[in-house]
Amino acid sequence: SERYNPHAIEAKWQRRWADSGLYTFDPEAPGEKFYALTMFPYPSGNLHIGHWYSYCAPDARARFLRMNGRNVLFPMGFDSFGLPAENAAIKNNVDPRQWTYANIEYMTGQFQRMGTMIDWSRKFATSDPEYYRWNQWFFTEMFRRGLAYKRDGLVNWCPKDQTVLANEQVVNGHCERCGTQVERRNLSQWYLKITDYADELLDFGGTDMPERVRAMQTHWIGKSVGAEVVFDTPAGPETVFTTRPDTLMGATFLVLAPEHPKVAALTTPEQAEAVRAYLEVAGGKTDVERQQSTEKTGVFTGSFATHPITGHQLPIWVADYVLVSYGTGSIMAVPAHDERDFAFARAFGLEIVEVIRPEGGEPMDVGSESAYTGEGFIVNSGEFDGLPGGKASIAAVIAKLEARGVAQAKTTFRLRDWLVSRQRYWGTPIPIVYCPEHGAQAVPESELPVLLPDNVHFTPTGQSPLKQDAAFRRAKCPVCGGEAERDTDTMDTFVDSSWYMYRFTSPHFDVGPWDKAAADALMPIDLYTGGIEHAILHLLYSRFWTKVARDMNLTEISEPFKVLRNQGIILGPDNEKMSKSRGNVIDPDDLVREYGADVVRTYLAFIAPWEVGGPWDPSGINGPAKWLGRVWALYFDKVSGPAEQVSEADLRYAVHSTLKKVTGDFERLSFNTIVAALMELTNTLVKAKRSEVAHTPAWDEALNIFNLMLAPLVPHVAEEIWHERGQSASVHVQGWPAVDEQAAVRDSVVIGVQVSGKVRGEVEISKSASQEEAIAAARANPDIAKHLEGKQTVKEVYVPGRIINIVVR
Ligand code: ANZ
Repeated sequence: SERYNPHAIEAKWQRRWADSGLYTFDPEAPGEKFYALTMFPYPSGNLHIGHWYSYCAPDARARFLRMNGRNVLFPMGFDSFGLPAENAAIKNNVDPRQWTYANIEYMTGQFQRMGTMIDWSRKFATSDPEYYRWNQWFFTEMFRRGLAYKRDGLVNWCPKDQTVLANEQVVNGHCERCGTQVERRNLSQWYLKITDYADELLDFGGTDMPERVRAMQTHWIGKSVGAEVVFDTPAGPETVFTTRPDTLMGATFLVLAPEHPKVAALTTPEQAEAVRAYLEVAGGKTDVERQQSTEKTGVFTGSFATHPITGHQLPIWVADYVLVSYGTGSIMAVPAHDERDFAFARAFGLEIVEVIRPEGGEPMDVGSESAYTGEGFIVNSGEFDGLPGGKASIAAVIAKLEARGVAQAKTTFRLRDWLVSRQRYWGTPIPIVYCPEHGAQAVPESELPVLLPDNVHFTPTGQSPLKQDAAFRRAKCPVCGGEAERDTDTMDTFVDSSWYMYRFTSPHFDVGPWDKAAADALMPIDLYTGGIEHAILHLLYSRFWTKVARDMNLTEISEPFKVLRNQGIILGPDNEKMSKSRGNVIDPDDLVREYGADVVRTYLAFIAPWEVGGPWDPSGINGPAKWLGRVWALYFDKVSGPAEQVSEADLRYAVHSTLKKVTGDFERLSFNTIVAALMELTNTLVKAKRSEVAHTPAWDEALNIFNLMLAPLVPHVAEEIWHERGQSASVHVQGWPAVDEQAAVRDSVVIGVQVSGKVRGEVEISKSASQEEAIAAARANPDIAKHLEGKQTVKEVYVPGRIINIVVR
């Protein structure tokens, strides 16, 4: 027999699997459908070990489900538009298209060498015109429905990438992609109206996502229920948003964000210089810096607002703790009951009026050190006095204020519309033309795709590169046929990934983004896996996209993922997140060359609980390598070593209890424990091979079941063994073995034996043993027998499965 040599078998099976179409999904095949998808990669050059970590376990799970009779779709493609292609192209002086497609080619090969069951006949890249054509189609449909619109406004600008960013792409004030501090610019940009779906996106009813993801999305959407209250000012009525209208009588001043449009009109000549100086300082700070600062800064405008109920004159201030992008960009400050207002009032000597008092509490002390932000009950508020504060009476308070015409119930969201235009080259051209006569017009469907031209000079300048392409810009107005000008921005690449899961259901469909019948049959995704870093961006956008598609009658479902699970991350050997820039990347190709794909797959399953992840330990791979060597020897080597005693019941117990555990662990996505259980079973099998049991049918059964259990995890080794054992069909189309429940539980129990109430030893007896059998077994045990010698038995007690007590004197 030969030693385990992965190189002799892996390429061979990969070729045969591909040639026989083993992994081609057939929608007509029997079995309930199961759509398994792992977030597709960006074609950055090569798959690193972190990619392998995210793809191998779901591949094993998909294989397991297939063996369990499910008709499994497990496709893969490439998220191929985006900045890295341009950056790499600039650096290496190659065309971004060539760079991208060469990488796709290489990475597809890596996926194949990993031994995945991906159906490659469904592969596509989002930079394929056949794909991005439908991005454009969606955009024009949304434009017609008022869901895509263009407007002026303050936007996030990344000075390094030289493009605008969506709010979701700004993390703590920095560009999500390159980490550069983001600036604010006033620009006219395209938006998708995700806010229309804000409320629906808060309902996670049809989707099973980890609590953490739901919490992050809920926070991001940030629903606040409250009221808008109107104050008269010298520059006209000013509306503020508050979640605590019950505190209205405690409002002692107003605060405007530095960027608020009324600031100039409200600034009196005496205050002009102070306000100008303040705006200059505040303008240099990001929202995050403003919110994190504990020191309250601000400036008086010189003007006053009229309190809508008391008619009191309230000073109007400008301060950067009020954000222009939230609510109305202005607030009524209630220092007695809001910490930020309290700190501000203290810093500038402004009035503090208590209007909420804790149940059973004393009136607020003038020297109080902090605001009371609880609900309590209302005081110093005339007709509202005595009502409970907070949520309990918000509706009642709003009703009264509404009746007086000074407030209106209002729900606010933190979520903003999705800014989708980008001033970069390598993306989907926005399918809009501008006619001097008819304004912005959607490109008609018959003219799609608007192809992304080649040979564009795309070094970032802050201008859209397509602007420099005169031929591209020239267009006809679809209304009058006159000269028009094309939009030169491209779409955010998160558009591409918002609906790609539907495309896999009919990847070559060319009369719509997808074939509705195919999508209806396969969507939603039964198990979607990927990293937690997409919790808000991709996962929120694709939920939004599904709801829009539903409203366009393209799908019946409202949620794209039935179940979402996040894998952990594999850290570099230095316990840092693996990345090229840190220089701690482990190259899977080297490992595959040294150990073979099956060993790498096993090691990645074994290295950590899948959803947790952990550090890469280079020496750890020897364990799985040795294990597969033993598995190989078990099947192919001659018996050697000393004889062993393994009973048939022991062998069947080992096999079936392992099968039961492995089956459950696959359902639970607990891959590391599967490997551990298979390793343990290997020990028993190695022993059994040297015992008499190896000549019984139980041995054949054991080898067969073990072979099948190996298939999802180590597909090449399992296939080779399967064929060497005389089978002709692939192991990967076999049914998953059934657990013999009887064999899977051990019939015997070990129980303690007492002599006159003192534990003297243990016996192993059958669970179904009678009292006589149990006592007899106890008496036969030499440890017990010596305590019985020469004594007279008074009583014999057997509590089945628990204890034996022989009372003597
Ligand atoms: C008066 C008040 C009294 C408030 C009180 C709170 C407590 P969430 O829950 O996050 O929606 N606010 C409104 N617009 C703001 C802006 N643009 N920048 C900063 N703060 C703003 O918070 C809503 C509350 O945050 C609003 O309710 C307002 O302060 C403040 F005892 O109004 B409140």
